[in-house]
Amino acid sequence: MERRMKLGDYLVAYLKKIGVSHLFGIPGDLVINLFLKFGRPQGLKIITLSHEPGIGFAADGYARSTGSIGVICVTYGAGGHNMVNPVAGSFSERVPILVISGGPGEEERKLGVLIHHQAKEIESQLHIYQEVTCAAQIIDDPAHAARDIDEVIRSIWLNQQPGYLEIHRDMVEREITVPGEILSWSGDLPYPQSDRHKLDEAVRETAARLDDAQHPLVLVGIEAYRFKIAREIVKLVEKIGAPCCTSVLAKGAFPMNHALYMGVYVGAVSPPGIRRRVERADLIIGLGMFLTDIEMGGSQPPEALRHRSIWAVENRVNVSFHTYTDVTLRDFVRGLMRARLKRHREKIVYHDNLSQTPANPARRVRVADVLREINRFLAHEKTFFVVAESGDSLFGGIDVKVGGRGLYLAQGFYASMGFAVPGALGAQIGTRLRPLVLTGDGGFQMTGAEIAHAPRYKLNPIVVLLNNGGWGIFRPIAKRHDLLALPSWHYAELARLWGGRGFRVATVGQLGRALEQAAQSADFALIEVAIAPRDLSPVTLKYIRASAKKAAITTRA
Ligand SMILES: Cc1ncc(C[n+]2csc(CCOP(=O)(O)OP(=O)(O)O)c2C)c(N)n1
Ligand SMILES: [Mg+2]
Repeated sequence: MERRMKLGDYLVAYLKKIGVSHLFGIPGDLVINLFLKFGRPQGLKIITLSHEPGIGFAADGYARSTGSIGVICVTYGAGGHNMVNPVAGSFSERVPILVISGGPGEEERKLGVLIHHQAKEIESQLHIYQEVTCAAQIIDDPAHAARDIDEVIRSIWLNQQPGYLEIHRDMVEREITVPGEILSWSGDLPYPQSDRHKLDEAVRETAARLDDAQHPLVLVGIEAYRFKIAREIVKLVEKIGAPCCTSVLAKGAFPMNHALYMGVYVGAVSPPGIRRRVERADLIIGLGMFLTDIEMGGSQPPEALRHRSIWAVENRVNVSFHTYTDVTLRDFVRGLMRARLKRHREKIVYHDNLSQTPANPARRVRVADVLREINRFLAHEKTFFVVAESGDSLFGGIDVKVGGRGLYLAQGFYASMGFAVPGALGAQIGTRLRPLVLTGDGGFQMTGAEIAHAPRYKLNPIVVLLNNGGWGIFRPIAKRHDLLALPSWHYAELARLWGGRGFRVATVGQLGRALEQAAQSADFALIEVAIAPRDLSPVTLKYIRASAKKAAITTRA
């Protein structure tokens, strides 16, 4: 980085200074100069896919799995607007993403004609992105450009949410001055800071309540993972000696094989052992967890969560009915680690929603068998991580147990279909671990063709595709099944044509063998599993039953 630089060169140098190594993008004429700058030999590794949503989910998967900022470059209008859905998902699930868009230059804007890719106003795209980012700016003033870029990127890190930079094409070569403090800065981005006094008191009060409690329980939420405090939370849970569950969105934030891990809490539709233990708790410590309808299993939060809890989330700690503002999760966890805490002892059992009866290998495979077979496979394959797609696979994935680092990715709240395959590609680029993707046919038909890029980047996910011929999750509640049908692609054959291995299985034994063969292959693999149209995962079935009961109560009332 130098005192006088071209704006485009400054942006590349800034990203390298903060440790960015990859950029995900698709070019267009309004961004091509900047895009090519990123791709220079001393620049970043460029990852291109076929469609912007694929790029957005790949960058999100990269950021989720590595904890670093996922950088995206798109063209203005057609590209930028195509990217909105993945970025909205990153926003609501707190994934740090930087979107860089090109745009028309000043002279062409003055011509008085509409410019290609324009929707309403030139600023319309900025306004759209203001809704799904924590900071969004058009960089149009060379005097402030260096600081404006710095401000957006710092905000991404402080909030762990996407930010947006629009750089019109005539700005890329403009000379700017880089302020001294950015030149001499180490490149370390700061986390939010706590108020010392409030922090100390929040920790004191929590320690006192833990002292009084007989049956405390810890719920770990997604902020634990995003704010890189998950490992210290493991130590804290060990220090307290209390059982621990993760939320749906935070599955993977606590090691699934840990002796104090009970499983995933999904409110009313949790495994009965988890639901009872949460309801029996006289103190719940929520670490980085958002209360959402999915996390509560579609029901009201139980009394223990509402009245006997301490919640640390969004830079606040709520103790019963009062709030300490300006206390970050990182500082709160570290404060509790330093405090004297009563040690509890409890024998904990891991719970899922699967019966453990081994299936006859010759039997036609059901969704629950797929989950059991995946668990059997993952128990001895330690270098895999799992990505679950929205649809029945999202709820099915709750019962998947990943060993090793236990990396598990799913859009557990925003739940956009199309995330899993490109998300897995981005995450393998970031971690070099091998992905196992669990997806429905509908989710795969949205973005699954991006797997054709896997050989270019030496990526080799194993995709387990539950083919039930449509949007199966809605069948129990819809009379018109024809409205939910999808054409059945020749998935296994497509996988072979795209350079991978393809399998089509119908029995439990065939699935087990296909997984083993896929694992031995260096290429990506797709295992199409023929699923009966009405078959669904255990958690989805519980959800549907719970909603039907609720609907019946409402009708009667
Ligand atoms: C982008 C997007 N569009 C629509 C939906 C609504 N939706 C949720 S699940 C689902 C059907 C899923 O079908 P499939 O992937 O085949 O999974 P299945 O439930 O059949 O296993 C749909 C359309 C969504 N979540 N995301
Ligand atoms: Mg389906």
